[in-house]
Amino acid sequence: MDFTFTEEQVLIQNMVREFAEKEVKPIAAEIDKTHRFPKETVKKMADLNLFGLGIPEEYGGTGVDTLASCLAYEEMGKVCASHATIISVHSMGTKPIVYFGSEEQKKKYLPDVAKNGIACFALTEPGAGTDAASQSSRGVRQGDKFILNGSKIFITSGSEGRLYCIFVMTQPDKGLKGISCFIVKRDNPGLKIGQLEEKLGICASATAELVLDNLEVSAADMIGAEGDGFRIAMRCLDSGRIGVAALATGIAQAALDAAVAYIKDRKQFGKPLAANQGLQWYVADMAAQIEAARLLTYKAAILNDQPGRHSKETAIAKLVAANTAMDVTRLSIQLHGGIGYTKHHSVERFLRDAKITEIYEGTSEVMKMVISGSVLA
Ligand code: COS
Repeated sequence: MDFTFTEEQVLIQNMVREFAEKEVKPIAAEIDKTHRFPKETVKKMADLNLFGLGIPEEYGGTGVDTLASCLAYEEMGKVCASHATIISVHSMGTKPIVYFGSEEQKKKYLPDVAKNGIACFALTEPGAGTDAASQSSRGVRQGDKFILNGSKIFITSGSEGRLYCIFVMTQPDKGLKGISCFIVKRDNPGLKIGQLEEKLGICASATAELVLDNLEVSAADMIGAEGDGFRIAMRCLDSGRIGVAALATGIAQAALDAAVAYIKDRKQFGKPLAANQGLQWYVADMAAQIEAARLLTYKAAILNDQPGRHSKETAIAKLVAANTAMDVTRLSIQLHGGIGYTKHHSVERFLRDAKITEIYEGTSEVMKMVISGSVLA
């Protein structure tokens, strides 16, 4: 097993690390506080081709592998989980087209979102969260068109998208085999942006409701065949969940780094906090958990580019990385003491941001369903 990164992977890791430190860090606390979508840095991320991650070069993307994309999400996650979410969930939003789109759909739709962002993945509904198959949104065929009606919730960057991959039920009698996926452009008059959510964490990522109001879409914009939607969604989530694992690892690393700097500096009883063995053991546990999360994430990323289904490895990576992000951010606040509970330090934001990694793109309980389903099969 070779643990060396390629030149390209190192280049992307360094580029995002530098960008995040220079451009994102100075605004991270402000956008968290004001819940402001950071249009200025999103434009800069587009200039750096970060919306091209996960899209092949021939369609305007970077053509880099999943591991390189994960290094980017991890670096961004160290500084601002909202920014990391914006690029990683965008990448998942492009995946239905990248993995299942026709040549014509890829040529028509990918170059624009690779250059400018943002593609949205619209699956979740009020009644279809973990039970993603119980879609209430409907698509009814009318000649060479489908008319979509219904609503989607919790759509990452939902108010900021240029392109949406929307899942609806087109053959309700077929259950999960009756779900289909459509490409919808933002300027479609039937697509209405509903309420924006006020959230505990990732406050600068715009999480919106979408209303499908007699939305007309050409049958040519269906991805794959009618009824393929559930399988498409699950495959794309397998890829997206690795991005969440990567950014969760980044959050955890930042929380550990902050704690280490603090306990080396802070003196109580005449010595630095770091001189206490009880606290050293916390640091050891935090570092060990992060290393495990990182390696599982990199393994899942490498497998994602290989043939076959790797749902179990992806679910293990996301489960462990999300647990790690929660454990490490909690301990980081503990090591900071009172100051860690205030807005003077970023660690309270890290804890709030970490929480979503146990929920979005499949909860930790869903990860356990996927893992146990595979182990017990
Ligand atoms: N890749 C490709 N195909 C997949 C797949 C995957 N990862 N997972 C499932 N499928 C296919 C199966 O092969 C099966 O097809 P066949 O009947 O042709 O064999 C079909 O989909 C149904 O699979 P399964 O019975 O395993 O699905 P379940 O209904 O049991 O799935 C869970 C249950 C909970 C795993 C699923 O609904 C899920 O992941 N829910 C969470 C949704 C989610 O993450 N929401 C967040 C939205 S984005 S923020």
